[in-house]
Amino acid sequence: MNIQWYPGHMTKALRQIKEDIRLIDMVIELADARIPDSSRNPEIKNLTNGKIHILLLNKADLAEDAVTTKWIEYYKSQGIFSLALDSRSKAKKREIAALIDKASAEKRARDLRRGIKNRPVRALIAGIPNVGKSTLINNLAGKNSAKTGNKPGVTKGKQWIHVNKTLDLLDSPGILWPKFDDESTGEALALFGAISDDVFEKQELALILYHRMTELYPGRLNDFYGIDENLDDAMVLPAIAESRRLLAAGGALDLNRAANIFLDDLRSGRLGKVSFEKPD
Ligand SMILES: Nc1nc2c(ncn2[C@@H]2O[C@H](COP(=O)(O)OP(=O)(O)O)[C@@H](O)[C@H]2O)c(=O)[nH]1
Ligand SMILES: [Mg+2]
Repeated sequence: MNIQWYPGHMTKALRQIKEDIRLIDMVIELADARIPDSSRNPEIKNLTNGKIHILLLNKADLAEDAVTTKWIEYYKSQGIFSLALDSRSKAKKREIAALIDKASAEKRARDLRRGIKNRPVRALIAGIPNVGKSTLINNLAGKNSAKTGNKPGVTKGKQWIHVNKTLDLLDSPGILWPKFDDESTGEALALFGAISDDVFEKQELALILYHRMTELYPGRLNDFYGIDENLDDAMVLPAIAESRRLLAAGGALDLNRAANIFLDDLRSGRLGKVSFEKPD
C-alpha cells in the first residue's frame, strides 16, 4: 500500500531544527527497535554532520532481544555510538549517561584546551513521531518535563530541558520525510504508529500485518486469536472479529474494530516481541 505523510507542521519543524542545530553539540537519534531501518529519518542523518551522534534503539522491550543485539553490533561496526533501551526504564539511565559521556569525551577535551570548563553538552533529541523522545527526556530529567502521548504529533514548539550540570536536552517534534523510498517503509511506519491513522486504510494495513506475521512468526496468530494462518484475504478480518466477538449494530461482524484491535495488539506487544527488520 502506498502511504505518504508529510504534513505542513513537519516542514516547519525541520526548518526549526535546522536553525537550532547551530546551538547543538550532539544529536541523540531515536529509532524503533522493531523497525530500525524504516524508522530512521534520512533528514536526521544529514543533521548529524559534524555533530556528535548517538543512535538509540528504543522500545527494545517490544523487539526480539537477539535481533536487537545484532543491530547494535552492526551500528558499532559502523562506528556509531548506540544502545538499545526502553525509554521508560530507570535501569538504563546510567548506561545512557555513560554513552553520552563517552561520545562527548573529545568535545570536553577540546573545550578544556580552549580554557572552557564545565560547559554542558547540548543535545537534540530527534526521531520520528511516537518513538519515545519525550518519554526519554522525562526519564533522564526525572520529572514530567516533556509531554508524552500515544499519538503522533504530541510535541510542539521548542523545549530546552536542563538535566544536570553536564547535559541540556532539546526535545523536538517528530518528523518524517517527504517521500518514502518504497512502500514497505510507509507500511512499517504505519504499522508501528508513526503515521496518523487518518491517512491510510486500516483494514488494508491489517491485511498486510496478517501476511507479515504469518510469514515471520508462524503460529503466533493461531495462538493468540485461534485463527487459521492460511486464510484468503477476505476472511482474515472476519476471523479476528469472530474470535473477539466484535459485532456491529445489526449483528454483522465489525471489521473496522477487528483491524483496530489487531494493530493495537501488535503495537502494544500483546502479539509478542517482534522484529520486522533485521540487519543484513
Ligand atoms: N513499550 C514501550 N513503550 C514506550 C517506550 N518509549 C515510549 N513508549 C510509549 O510510546 C508512546 C509515545 O511516547 P512519546 O515519548 O510521547 O513519543 P514522542 O512522540 O517520540 O515524544 C507513549 O505511550 C509511551 O509511553 C518504550 O521504550 N517501550
Ligand atoms: Mg514528544
